[in-house]
Amino acid sequence: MEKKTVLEELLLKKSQQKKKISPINYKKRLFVLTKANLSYYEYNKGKKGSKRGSIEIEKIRCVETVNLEETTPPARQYPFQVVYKGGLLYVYAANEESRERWLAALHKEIKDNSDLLNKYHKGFFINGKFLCCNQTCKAAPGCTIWEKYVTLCCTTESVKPLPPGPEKLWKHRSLPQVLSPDKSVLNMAVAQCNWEETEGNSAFRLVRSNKYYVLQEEDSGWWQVRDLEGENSGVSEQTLAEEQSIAKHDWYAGYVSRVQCEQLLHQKGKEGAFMVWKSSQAGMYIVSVFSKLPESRKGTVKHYHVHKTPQNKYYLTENYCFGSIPKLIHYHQLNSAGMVTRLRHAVSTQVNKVPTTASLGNGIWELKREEIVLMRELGSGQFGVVHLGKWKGKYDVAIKMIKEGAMSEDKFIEEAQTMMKFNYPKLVRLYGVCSKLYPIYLVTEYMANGCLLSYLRSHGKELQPIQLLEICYDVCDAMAFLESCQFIHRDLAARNCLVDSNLTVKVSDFGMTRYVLDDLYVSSLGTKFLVKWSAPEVFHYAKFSSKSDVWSFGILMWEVFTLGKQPYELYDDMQVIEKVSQGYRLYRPQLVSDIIYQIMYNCWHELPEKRPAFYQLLSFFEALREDNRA
Ligand code: 4IP
Ligand code: ZN
Repeated sequence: MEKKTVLEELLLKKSQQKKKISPINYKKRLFVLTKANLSYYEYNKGKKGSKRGSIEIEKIRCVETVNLEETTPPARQYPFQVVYKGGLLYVYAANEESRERWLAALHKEIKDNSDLLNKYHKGFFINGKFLCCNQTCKAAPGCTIWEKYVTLCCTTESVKPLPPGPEKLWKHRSLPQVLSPDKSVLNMAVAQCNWEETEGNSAFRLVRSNKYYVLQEEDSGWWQVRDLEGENSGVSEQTLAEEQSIAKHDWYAGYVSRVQCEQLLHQKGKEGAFMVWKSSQAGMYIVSVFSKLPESRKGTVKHYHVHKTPQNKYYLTENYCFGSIPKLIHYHQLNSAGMVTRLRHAVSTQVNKVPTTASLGNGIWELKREEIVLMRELGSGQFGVVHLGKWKGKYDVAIKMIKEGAMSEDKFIEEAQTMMKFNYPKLVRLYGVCSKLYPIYLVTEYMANGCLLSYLRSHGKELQPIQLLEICYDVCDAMAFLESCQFIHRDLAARNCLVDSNLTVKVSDFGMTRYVLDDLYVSSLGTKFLVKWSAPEVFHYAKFSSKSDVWSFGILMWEVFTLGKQPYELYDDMQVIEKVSQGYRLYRPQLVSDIIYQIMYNCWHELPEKRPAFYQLLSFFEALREDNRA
């Protein structure tokens, strides 16, 4: 069956130029596609001759058309490319139908391949570079989103086991490693320099600006870290923590995106409003300042990269060098020295958060009630009123006071320890509980900009589409992490996400519906049960899985792009059940491009196994994001 021919046709083939000195020529070859290979043969006087080459199907990573060169002879009007591990093949069909046929047949054969690309080159590689992006390496990462990818990776016939093995995950898509929830992982840190373990025969390497899990922080300044491929090693704290001296300044925002930064500075709207942030792309510090001078009345944000001299001095404009970033900022607070304006107003994104290095959680999840001061009411949730509070007199925390009878407390407390170990930047942290007295307190990370749904409704209009995409990315990132831990959220919706002071969105209340004692809320027959976010297998059979979370994620994306509209506005729950079961889906919101609607739509496949996994979605968002940056 492997040998059975799927498609066979005489096509024109460009020499692959595997060697620098290989000639450029075009040969007519008989192309034969089977389930295992794409091979090409000599063909003479109606006879198939000897085989000239072959590509294994499983090595193929992308098949797509190619943009025509400026002058193209009639015989080469319908080119397509086959990108595979180790090479790049250009083939020309005789007409559009033939090309379509080959693309469709090849897509069908490769759709289960594990390392399909999410980006490709739409131009030819000619004379040592790609016409589309001028990159000079034939294997250079693609420059254009491969739109077909999302449809391909999501229409898998077979049920893929979930989650995929850690190695596979990490190598091809930067994703959280599969962690069993009982392994305590404290935090993620970013390497500040390159470093290689020289002792023993370990090959552990820190790569500057890569992320590492911190497993254990020891007082000696020696940390246990794990890289994303699962290698553990001890490293000196300095290598990871040089950033701490800058982190204590209120003008330092850490990792934010350029758009987030601009949004924050515009919100402040004052001449000389500024912040310093770190670009996750370039691993560079950037000083951004808002100014109404000279050109625009509305104001613009200017970004200055912090440069470093070979002597490790920092500067923005070359004449003024400093030994550290805080010194440089201090100087520019007094002197504009080449900038549009001096740095006048620090825009702070810092809430005084419990440092991730504090041993608050460290096994002790019962917190002392007397160390917590309630400050003001933030709102109320499923379990009761939520307050802003101070822990130990200085750290901002959110405190959920559980109203009596609202929660099955014993069950929750059993699970709370596991949930506390979910220390991931896009998940709202659970710090601990005060469970010795009523009401029980649940102490979590404080998120200054409140619930995502309200944020969308009040600030949505100020957000650009790329920021909306960024919100979906954050949520997807958190969900891919939970998926890799085989943890099901069960109640993903915009109302259960929170917005941080720096506009990062984090997922909250994961798994919490399991402790709600209100039958109306939990049972799919109950009036408070949230049908509109539920997958069909959930409202029919209460069958939850990561794939039912994916359905909810699609609805959440829709909420984001409608700036907080109620899904299926005109229908009540019973009608939604009926409509959705008949195949009816939410319409495409105005702000949504075809490709993004395609993503949402895929999340609403009737069959759970045909919905994409979060890690696949994440890889797609990553590609879209890079594209927007470029
Ligand atoms: C050959 O040129 C043919 O075009 C080969 O194609 C091609 O191999 C060779 O490229 C190229 O040098 P000559 O016939 O003038 O020698 P085919 O095998 O179809 O005849 P591939 O298959 O690799 O394109 P290099 O890069 O393999 O040398
Ligand atoms: Zn390119």
